[in-house]
Amino acid sequence: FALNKKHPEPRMFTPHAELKSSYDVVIIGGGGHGLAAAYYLAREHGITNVCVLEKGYIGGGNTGRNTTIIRSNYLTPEGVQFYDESVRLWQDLSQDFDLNLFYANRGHFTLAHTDAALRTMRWRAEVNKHYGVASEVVGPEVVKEAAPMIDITCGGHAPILGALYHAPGSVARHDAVAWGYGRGADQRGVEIHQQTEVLGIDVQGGKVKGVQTSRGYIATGKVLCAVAGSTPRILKMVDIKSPIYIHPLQAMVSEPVKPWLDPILVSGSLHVYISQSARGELVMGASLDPYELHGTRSTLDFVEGLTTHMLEMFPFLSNVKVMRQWAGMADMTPDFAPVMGKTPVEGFYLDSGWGTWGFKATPVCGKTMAHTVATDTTHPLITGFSLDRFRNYALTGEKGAASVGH
Ligand code: FAD
Ligand code: PYC
Repeated sequence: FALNKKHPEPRMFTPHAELKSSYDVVIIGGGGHGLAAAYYLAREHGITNVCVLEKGYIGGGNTGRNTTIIRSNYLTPEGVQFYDESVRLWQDLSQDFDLNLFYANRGHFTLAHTDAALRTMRWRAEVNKHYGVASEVVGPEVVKEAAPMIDITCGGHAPILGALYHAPGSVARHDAVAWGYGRGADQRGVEIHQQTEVLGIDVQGGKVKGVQTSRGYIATGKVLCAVAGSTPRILKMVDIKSPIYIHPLQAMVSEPVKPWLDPILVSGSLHVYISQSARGELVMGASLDPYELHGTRSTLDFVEGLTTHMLEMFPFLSNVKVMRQWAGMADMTPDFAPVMGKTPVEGFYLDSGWGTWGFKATPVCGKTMAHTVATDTTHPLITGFSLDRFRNYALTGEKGAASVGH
């Protein structure tokens, strides 16, 4: 027996030893968004002379650090329609990729502990229903039925008065999303280059001409920037100002325990959210860290704060161990909506401002950005997210639908 040491097929994508001297499109960032855009550029627009440049490894940014909540129960018409299209795309992805993404439809409850919170839930429910998205305000008894282990009084401090129930709420395996889009793009001719950092962007006469990388210069007329927490650094290279600021967002998981929690629960007032993963870990998170930081340091303070509030909801968890914690860099915007589309620099396109909310949008971002780059025309679903809305005082206020309090 002779072991075949030359694996004839790459496991996920083909390694390329050399960069070419030019590409039709260069995508900066091998997270879900960059890889999805590459996939749809190739699949829907036949544009395959494309490279994705990733300074680390694919999915190693916020894509591999998030808590995978997928939902479309937003507040603005622009947001609801955009995320609803994403939820539709998620349904077919495992089949598209021939890869199990562990997409699990669990139902999503945003808990209301005050009358003011209930009012916002009603508002969201009405906007959602108007656009055909399943959301409704329910009483505490429905929450208790869906999650029987909950202390509905939250230790007596913050009794649950009701919730926004969103049946389509789901979770998925995050890194598989990057692999699926990466493999699909690779199979269609896109090159993925890991360990390749973009250091500069060559702009002449207001137009993109190329990018300087840690492995040499590449000529190109089109650059898509999809770097989440590194957006301000890339924008400096093209001299574009934006109101994007970076805060750490932390999360943690417990040791695996037997399945006991089906739905996803979010409490804005207690600043916590929780779901249980396919392998039994409790996936938990809180609000942003309250300081700007371009770094992925995680803190004991975070674990202490989160567990204190988690135990108010689920006192029986007091002996469960925390297994891992980590942080990502959230590219926040003043109105909690993304910044997408064309920019004042010809050939430079932006997919950013994804803060704490961009994983669920991965498929629709890929699709709409591929369209925008391929046709040099803003996709109709992203017109509400343009960079110039800040200059024009035309914000798309999504703060009331952000996952946890900020
Ligand atoms: P990333 O996955 O960060 O990819 C960007 C890539 O660009 C990185 O891999 C980085 O290495 C690379 N890069 C940066 N600079 C350069 C350069 N100069 N050259 C080359 N490459 C570069 N969203 C949800 O919808 N639901 C959630 O439940 C949720 N939970 C979250 C929990 C946490 C703890 C965090 C941190 C975020 C959460 N988010 C959530 C937000 C979500 O993770 C992000 O919005 C989304 O993953 C962004 O994807 P991306 O592909 O744009 O960015
Ligand atoms: O966007 O639903 C969300 C979310 C939950 C946790 C972080 N983001």
